[in-house]
Amino acid sequence: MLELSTTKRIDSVSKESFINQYKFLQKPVILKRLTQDWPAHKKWDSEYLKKVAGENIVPLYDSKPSTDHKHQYAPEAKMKFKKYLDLLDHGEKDLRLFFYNILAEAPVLTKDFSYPDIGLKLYKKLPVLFVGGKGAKVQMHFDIDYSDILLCHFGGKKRIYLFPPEQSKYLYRVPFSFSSLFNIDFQKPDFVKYPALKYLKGELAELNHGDVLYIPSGYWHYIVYDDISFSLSLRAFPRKPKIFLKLLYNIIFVKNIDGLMRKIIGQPWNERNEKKTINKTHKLLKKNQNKSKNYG
Ligand SMILES: O=C(O)CCC(=O)C(=O)O
Repeated sequence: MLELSTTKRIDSVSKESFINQYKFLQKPVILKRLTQDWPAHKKWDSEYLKKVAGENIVPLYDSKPSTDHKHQYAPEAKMKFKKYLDLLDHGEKDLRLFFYNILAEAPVLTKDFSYPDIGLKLYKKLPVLFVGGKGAKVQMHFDIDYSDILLCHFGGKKRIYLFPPEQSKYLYRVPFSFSSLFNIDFQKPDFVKYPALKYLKGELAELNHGDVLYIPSGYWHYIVYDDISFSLSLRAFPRKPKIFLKLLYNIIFVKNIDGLMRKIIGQPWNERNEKKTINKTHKLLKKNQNKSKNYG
């Protein structure tokens, strides 16, 4: 099993305490009552979303890796939101709505929440929605834009495995991506095939209706939906110039190079990256083990 502590849950927090105890230290926390006065707290469920945005065509993603010439961010299907929600109500396990821009696509929903004043400069043009059904999973990744995130959660339970950026060396990051190897099951890790996972130290955050999870910049997260749920993410972009440059580099260079190479080379490009991931991670692991042997 992975070494995981439980993410701290608190009822409320002042702006000053949030900045000092969580934002400054880049420490995740669950805020239990931040959304309790929002209309979304009462309203957001399948029926309501069908009513207000059911006619929208939504892109949907599944939990399989993109292979061959398919872009890693290409959707698996597109359909009316109400049809997708019907599928979830009837037990759909895999398809997810991911990073759906509410302001651009379903602005009526912006009336249902506000931007909490807790010490994050939240960017008001990019409130995004995530939806999934019981059993859906989101592969281990960190956000390309290095934002500080407030993940505001409604509906059934969802579990989030969290790892700080310093643990990247154990997470089998695939080159030209922001994700771990697709095949790794973080719920039942295979320590023989992926020995670096034994060294991971992280947290498990269990989100229930109304909870808000603070995910600090660059944190890795792997998500398991235990029931149908709807999460709104509010984000604060990095303000340090060095991190902001990394954001631009990721968006302009890394993402496009991968897309282009998949288009031109296809599957051999993906396989090359997977092999490189394993080799690089295991080489580094061996180096660290030798270092500690020499000091030990
Ligand atoms: O909750 C989800 O489905 C995904 C959330 C996520 O990955 C994110 O906020 O970056």
